[in-house]
Amino acid sequence: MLELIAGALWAMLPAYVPNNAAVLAGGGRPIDGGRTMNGKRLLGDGKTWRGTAVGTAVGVALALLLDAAAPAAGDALGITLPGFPINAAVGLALGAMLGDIGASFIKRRSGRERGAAFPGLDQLDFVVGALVLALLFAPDWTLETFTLGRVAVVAVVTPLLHVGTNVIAYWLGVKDEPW
Ligand code: CTP
Ligand code: MG
Ligand code: K
Repeated sequence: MLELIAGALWAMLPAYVPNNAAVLAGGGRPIDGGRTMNGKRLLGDGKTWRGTAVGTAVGVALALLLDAAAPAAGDALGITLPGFPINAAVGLALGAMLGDIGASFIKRRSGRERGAAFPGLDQLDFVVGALVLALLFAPDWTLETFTLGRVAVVAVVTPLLHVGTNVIAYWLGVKDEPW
């Protein structure tokens, strides 16, 4: 049980951190450059080049740190923890950011303004993006690492973690909405 839950969260950490790093680093030019589609912003001011670049870089850096720490951390817990080849690291981190950007595209098309909540999509967009891009960039690693059991753990635990971290970020005043 510990192996299943710890392994799932460990494998997903490089996808969890980019969105939070983007919140801290955000600002500057929006990716859509202000462009609109049917009168609505393509993505909106909440998706910036700087947030995306910093978020991705932080996620990749974390994956490489976890890769180096996996053997010792696994030994300490008496379990095996996954390492991260660079293609998997980039797939997870960039995929998380792209999933979040894709969700903003969907939100704008459905008439939701920047910052509006979209329950379900908000909590899982980055997980789906991360897994899809990891599958494209590192197919063997992804199939080996994200067993059905780990994916199930991620699907249950991620929304809880996401809600928790965003409420904390809101309390700390670094995020405008608690979602
Ligand atoms: N952010 C960013 N670039 C990204 C993602 C996030 O700069 N690719 C920053 C922005 O400052 C954004 C904040 O992180 O406002 C919070 O992210 P998020 O909740 O995803 O964006 P929202 O502002 O809520 O916009 P949206 O409705 O499009 O999700
Ligand atoms: Mg938001
Ligand atoms: K979001």
